[in-house]
Amino acid sequence: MIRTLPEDFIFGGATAAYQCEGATALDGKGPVAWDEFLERQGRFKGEPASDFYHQYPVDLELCEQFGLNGIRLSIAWSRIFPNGTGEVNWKGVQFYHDVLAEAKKRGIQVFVTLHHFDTPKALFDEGDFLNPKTIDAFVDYARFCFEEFKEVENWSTFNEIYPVATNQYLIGTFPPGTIKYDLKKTIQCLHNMMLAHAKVVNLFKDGGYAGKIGVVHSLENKYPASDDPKDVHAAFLDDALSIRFLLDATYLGRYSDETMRALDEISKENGFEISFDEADFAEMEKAKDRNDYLGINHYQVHFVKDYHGETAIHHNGTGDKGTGSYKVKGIGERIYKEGIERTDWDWLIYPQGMYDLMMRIKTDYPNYKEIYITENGMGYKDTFENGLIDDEPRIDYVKKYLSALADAIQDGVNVKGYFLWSLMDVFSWSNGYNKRYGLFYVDFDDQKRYPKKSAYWYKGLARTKEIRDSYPESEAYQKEYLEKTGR
Ligand code: BGP
Repeated sequence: MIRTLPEDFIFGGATAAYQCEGATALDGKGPVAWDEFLERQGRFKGEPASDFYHQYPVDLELCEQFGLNGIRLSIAWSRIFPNGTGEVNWKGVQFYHDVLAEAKKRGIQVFVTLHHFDTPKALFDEGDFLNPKTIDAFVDYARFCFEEFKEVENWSTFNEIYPVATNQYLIGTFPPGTIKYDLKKTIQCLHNMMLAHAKVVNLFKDGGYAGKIGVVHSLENKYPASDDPKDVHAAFLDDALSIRFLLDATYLGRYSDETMRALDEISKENGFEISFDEADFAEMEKAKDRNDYLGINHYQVHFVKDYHGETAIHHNGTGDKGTGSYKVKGIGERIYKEGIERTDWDWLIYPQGMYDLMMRIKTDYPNYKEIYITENGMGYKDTFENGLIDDEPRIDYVKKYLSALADAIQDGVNVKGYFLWSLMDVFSWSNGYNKRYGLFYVDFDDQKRYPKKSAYWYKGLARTKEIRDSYPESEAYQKEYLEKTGR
């Protein structure tokens, strides 16, 4: 059976400022914590990344040539406000006007994220979103953007609140890099960012700005490792913190009793208490029906097992398969499941998860309005031969996930578009440059772009809206292959 996606569907590509722009200190851009953090680590840095700051006309032209009708990008807060607040850097403002104009010229719809892991350093150093000052500064920055960038039709407040909180305070792979296994800070950060999101949504709606607004959540389903009730409970706890907490805040404007029960259990076992300010819920309650869409980043799922030992996490940031491990006291242990494929970075490939997630949102949060898959894709060690990149496993991955998505649409979920992560190869926060995701291969030495086999496939998909193994466009790749290799 050939599955079809809706006629008005967006077939997009996703990017994020720090991961593609480079120019980290150019034209008045202020620093972010990443600059120093990566320098200290000494493995790789965000410079020049994919040099989008200069190459954006090339990338947007490629978008058009390959039939993409959407791009997701983020504004670097510190390009606009180098210190997070105060003085505006007009060169930075102009850069985004230029990018938006170029996209418009090429008929590409733009989805703009206000914050994609890159709080200005001045605010980050004072506690990032653990400090209410950052929430106020974020609201001011959002107001400035709404007033200035009237050409933007789709805004997202945050990218992936859960990974921000966990990578900064639980796993320790994001700056500051000095904090680990701190669940209390993790939960406070989640809550404060959800409050900031609500404030910005209310500002947008009360201000009567044109366009749509939403948030991008990373949602990775949790399944029990076995039928053992203990494992079932572990999956419930992991899910409560990583999915339910955020969706409750977004769409219920409070945390449900079930979510709070899970949080109480987790905090008790880890020896701390949590409490939230009642006034925060008034703000969240006001925003809950004002989200125009939900952006979902979904790559993988987890199978969870009961675990009460000490927290111990190892992040596989090298692509050495089997090196990742994740055990959190009082929540659970995430295990590899027999028979389920995984990438070199230990991300489980489980397309059914996409379907299950969509159906769950439809049932549990019926006020969601619209969904965009704002990220999905496969990190892969692409091989580059004579300017050719045969990334068949990536095509296979996307095909399977899109098929599951098409099934969910068939079953009544309102999904309006899909943004492949990533448009071109970009810098990966904790993995550097050998974990590639792009439709377009980037030679990071000379910044040349080369369409991968998947780009030709995606072009056929965008044209026909039919999910097929190959299209005439795929044959164009084969032809080029023949010409270049004589094989
Ligand atoms: C998401 C982020 C992106 C991107 C992607 C791939 O969490 O929003 O910024 O990096 O994941 O992740 P990684 O680069 O770690 O493989």
